[in-house]
Amino acid sequence: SVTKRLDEYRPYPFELETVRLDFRLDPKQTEVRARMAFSPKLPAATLHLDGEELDLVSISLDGRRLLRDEYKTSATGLTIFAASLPEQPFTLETVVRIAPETNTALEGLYMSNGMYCTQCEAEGFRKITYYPDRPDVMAKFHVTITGDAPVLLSNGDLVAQENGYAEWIDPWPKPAYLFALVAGDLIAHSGTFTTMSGREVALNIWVRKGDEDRCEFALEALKRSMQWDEEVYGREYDLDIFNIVAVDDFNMGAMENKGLNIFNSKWVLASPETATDADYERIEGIIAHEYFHNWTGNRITCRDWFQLCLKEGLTVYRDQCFTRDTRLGPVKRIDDVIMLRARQFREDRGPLAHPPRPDHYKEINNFYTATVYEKGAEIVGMLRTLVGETGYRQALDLYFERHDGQACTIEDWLKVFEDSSGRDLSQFKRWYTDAGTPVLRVSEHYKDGVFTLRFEQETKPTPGQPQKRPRHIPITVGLLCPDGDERAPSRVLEMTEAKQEFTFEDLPQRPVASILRGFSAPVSLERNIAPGELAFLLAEDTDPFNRWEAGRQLAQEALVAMAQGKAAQPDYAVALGKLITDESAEPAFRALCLRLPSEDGIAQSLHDRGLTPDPDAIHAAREALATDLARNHEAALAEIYDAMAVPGPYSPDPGPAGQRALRLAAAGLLNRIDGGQRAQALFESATNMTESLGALSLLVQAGADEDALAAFRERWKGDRLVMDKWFMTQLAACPPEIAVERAEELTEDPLFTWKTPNRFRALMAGLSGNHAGFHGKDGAGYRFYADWLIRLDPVNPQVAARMSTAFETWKRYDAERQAIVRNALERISATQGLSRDLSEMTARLLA
Ligand code: B3K
Ligand code: ZN
Repeated sequence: SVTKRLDEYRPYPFELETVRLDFRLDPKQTEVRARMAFSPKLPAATLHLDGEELDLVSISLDGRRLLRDEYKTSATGLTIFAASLPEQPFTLETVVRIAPETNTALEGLYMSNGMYCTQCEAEGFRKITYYPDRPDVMAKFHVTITGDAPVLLSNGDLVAQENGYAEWIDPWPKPAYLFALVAGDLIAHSGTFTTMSGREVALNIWVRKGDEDRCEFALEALKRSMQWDEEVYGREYDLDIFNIVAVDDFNMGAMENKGLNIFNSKWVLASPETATDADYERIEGIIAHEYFHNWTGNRITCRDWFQLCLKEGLTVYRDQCFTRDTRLGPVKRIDDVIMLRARQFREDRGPLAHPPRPDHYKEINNFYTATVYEKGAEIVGMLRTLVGETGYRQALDLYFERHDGQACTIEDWLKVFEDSSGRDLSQFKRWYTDAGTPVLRVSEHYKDGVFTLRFEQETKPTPGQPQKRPRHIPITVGLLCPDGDERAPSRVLEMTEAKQEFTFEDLPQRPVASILRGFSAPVSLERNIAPGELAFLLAEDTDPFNRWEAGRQLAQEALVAMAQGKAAQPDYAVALGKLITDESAEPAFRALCLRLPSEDGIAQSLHDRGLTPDPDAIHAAREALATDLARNHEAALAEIYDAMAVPGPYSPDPGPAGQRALRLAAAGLLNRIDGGQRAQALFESATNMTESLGALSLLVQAGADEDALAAFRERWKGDRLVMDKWFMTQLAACPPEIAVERAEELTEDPLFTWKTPNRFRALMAGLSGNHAGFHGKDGAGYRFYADWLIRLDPVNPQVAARMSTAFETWKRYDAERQAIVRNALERISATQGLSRDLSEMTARLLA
């Protein structure tokens, strides 16, 4: 299959002003009539429309049926020869048939529980009708739907409706990927929002009967998002109605279709009994994210899919800031960095590394990655650090003013920052075009009142990019006196050279430097620092991120030593003891400090030091450190456990959620020495899903889970969202030696409906999240996982390809493991009829 390249971009040779779509819904044979008004922009151009798996019934131009020799169809589209096209504007009308019922790939028009729905991003619209399916073709859509369903939805405003018929007009030009249609027996949980200019917007969350009591939180989150975008970015919603639909079968989290967001039910529905604190926070974040796309994505979209991070990086950045503002800012920043390191740094170090703006791909769906999303967001954050608060707002105002209604590029985006701030961002642009995480080495020198920081940056080669150029890195630094006082306000150092030093003068004493505050750049900081200094930063740093970071580093050092069979320094345990009893620190913050680095992260750390990680040794080290901490701090932890109980009715607010997090973190450590007694009691008394699932996970970890798992299953077998948690938790948390066998057993469970993406992901991500289990020496984990990818691929290639990223770290491990993985990947790649999605992934993984 063909590689698409950024430098091969050509504008579409026709203008498409309006499109009229008439749907006659039928599970086996839906008819789609499309009328498109084209104006030629170039003389004598052929007209190409994308189309896949369509059954063409008729095609006519300005009312005249086209003859068989005036056009041709292929597996990828329809071409009308230039000779058959007038030089003037013309209308093309096609009728096609499609079969939503057999669409298991969940791209285009498909069915979920008897309901029709669509997913068009990135290139799914071409499975609905012949069309220029590219984001730079923006048209006004007018849609009619005829179908046997009480609720018929599409984008824009509802202009007519009767039994089995609805008509929608979207006044805003949009690319086809933002088209959506939903039809089914749904009920709405409704509300209204009055915009800053006083318009009233009708808000609806559409769900299946039985789910209507789980929508209130999402509705309120939507209102908060609308308000925030007005206050912080001056952006008002632009239609009279905003619909959200919850769908059970969905390939990803949610989709920002204009005025009709479609969500995976998992990220809409919430009740205290069924959703955890983390779910609530995530739901709010995703509702905000999709809503924010209305301006960053929909009103201003991408010129081509190489520019994906233009909308995704910015929108992730916006949703992260929203959550920082509505919840606990520093805690959210730490959470985001944990995620970034776990997913994006991991991606950047392996065979799948790619720039935030890739310059070639085979299947664009494979590039909805942590690099495009999360690193894309970090880049926006760095821009803000460089131009400052006001500068950022000015740049964004200019972006909206200059580009509203356009399909843009990263160059357009950087240009608004250059024009509004007067800065040259040409070197900064490398963050978008170059892959890999820079390693930033720093050394400190103090002499005669002058403190010097010497930095060196280096980025390792990544696939296709052997040579790396120095990046423009904003490094936020603060200096602390030995008594903990700030010497001076934080300063942003701008590093642009491969090696560069910065000095601080008039310092009577050697200060303790707090470097990369707030994680001001997505780099890997290497600093030779004494454990005592880290302990000091953990206790005294005024920057909460670096405070946490100091603790994490101590833990990481201890674990890396222990995983090599060396004794750990006692510093971490001692320093942590001070922190956990520090009641001036937020419970949520303390909970984060008690969370040990992940086994995957330790494996990465060992690999970074040129060592081969041994998954069993890593697991044992982490268990041993947890047990140590529990023994060392038993009394304090027990006190926390009791003190952090949250009385009264459940609230997902950050305060009580933080208390529960700290309580569970304490229970998690104590679980190693109390015989699972707290976990058992908590499991029996839990009144919300956070505690119930938290306790279940601890029982699983302790191997005392048989009754609890059965009871949980019995209680929740009718609830698809909770059952996903049941599948996932018991694999992620169980002792590694039983993980694969348990995964095999679970695939036999009648509730393992593997064609449903959520269920498939729950089981497979549960297993791959069990580091030592998945990477077991005998290779059973690898083989099991590969078998299931092969099985899923013909049914749902997008999900299969996405899940293949579990293999992206395979080259870290020893030769025996590598041989088994290579074999598994080769077996996948040799499979007859393998999808473009999964073949591209296996080829990159094997390269
Ligand atoms: N834009 C969608 C993701 C589409 C994924 C296509 N494979 C959701 C989001 O980022 O908001
Ligand atoms: Zn997005």
